[in-house]
Amino acid sequence: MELKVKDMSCGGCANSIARAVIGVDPAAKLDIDVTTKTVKIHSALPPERLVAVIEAAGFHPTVNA
Ligand SMILES: [Cu+2]
Repeated sequence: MELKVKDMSCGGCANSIARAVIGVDPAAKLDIDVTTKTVKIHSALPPERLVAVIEAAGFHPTVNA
């Protein structure tokens, strides 16, 4: 899945998001681009779970169509 996270502005934000996702799925693979504010996640978890986890970390992701 691919998310847009408008309030991800630096490497610290990217690390926070990565830690949150890995915390619920240690097998998740992430590809985070701070410049385009894009977070690609390969995970067996349902997308809404991943969105909820990132929201709980303090960010506001939207799912890219
Ligand atoms: Cu930041």
